Amino acid sequence: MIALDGLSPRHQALINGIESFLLLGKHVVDGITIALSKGRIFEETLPLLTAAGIEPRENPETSRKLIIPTNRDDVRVVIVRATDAPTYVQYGAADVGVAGKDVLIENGGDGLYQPLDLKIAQCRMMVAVPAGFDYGHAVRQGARLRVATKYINIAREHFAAKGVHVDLIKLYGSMELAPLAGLADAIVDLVSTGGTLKANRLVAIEHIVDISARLIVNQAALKLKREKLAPIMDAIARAVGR
Ligand code: PRT
Ligand code: MG
Repeated sequence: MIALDGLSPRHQALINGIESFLLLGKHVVDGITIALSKGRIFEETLPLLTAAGIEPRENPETSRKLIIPTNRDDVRVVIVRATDAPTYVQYGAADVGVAGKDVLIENGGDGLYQPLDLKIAQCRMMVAVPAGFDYGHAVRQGARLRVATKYINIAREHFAAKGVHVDLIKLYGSMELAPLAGLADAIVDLVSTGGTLKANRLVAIEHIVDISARLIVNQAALKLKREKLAPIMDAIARAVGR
């Protein structure tokens, strides 16, 4: 921090402002910004970052900060919604990030380099129905099923490939509630332990795709910041392989 004797508070504030602006500019040009979402992605990415010598200074679960410094002056983490990580990386607001394959398939990973399957946040995209609902029978009858999901594109493609007639209902969360509340006949959602389905008397009946989180990289950053990015990516790749 630049502090000069005899400056009025207003002038000191101005100097502080200019200094932060210059530091921000320096970070954008030289530094590495990593986009992560809170929760399982952050938790499961931590050991991979540690392997690359990067340690976030705060935990987003307890801190309200959205920009988290790390032990390296030139590396910072931005905390984003899981579905927003590809957008930050695509536009270069973050150089690298971590996103679930579900998010990448559903929203398209255009303009992103996806060099690594991190094998974390693993789960399966499934079709599930209430226990006792005869899905096979309904399909054979050519019934039009109402399916609630956050993953409209993935669901549309899945049912089209199977020749099943569906009306898709877009939800933003708690898909499991939809059949119970009478909103839908079936859901398309992620399943890991199966505990949530079980607790809501739903059964998974079709497997759509296996999901895990991927490292995503901005294509321009990969060229312009290669010297800094390559060692980080290599260390993460080695950690994943272990
Ligand atoms: O939660 P929020 O609305 O903020 O956003 P989000 O749900 O997109 O983020 P988050 O952190 O929950 O998930 C981030 C990524 O983790 C997803 O994009 C997936 O790639 C991955 N992932 C891995 C999962 C799960 N496992 C998972 N089990 N994402 C969600 N779930 C949910 C699922 O939707 C269901 O409600 O967990 C419930 C089922 O879990 P089990 O263990 O009961 O089967
Ligand atoms: Mg969630």
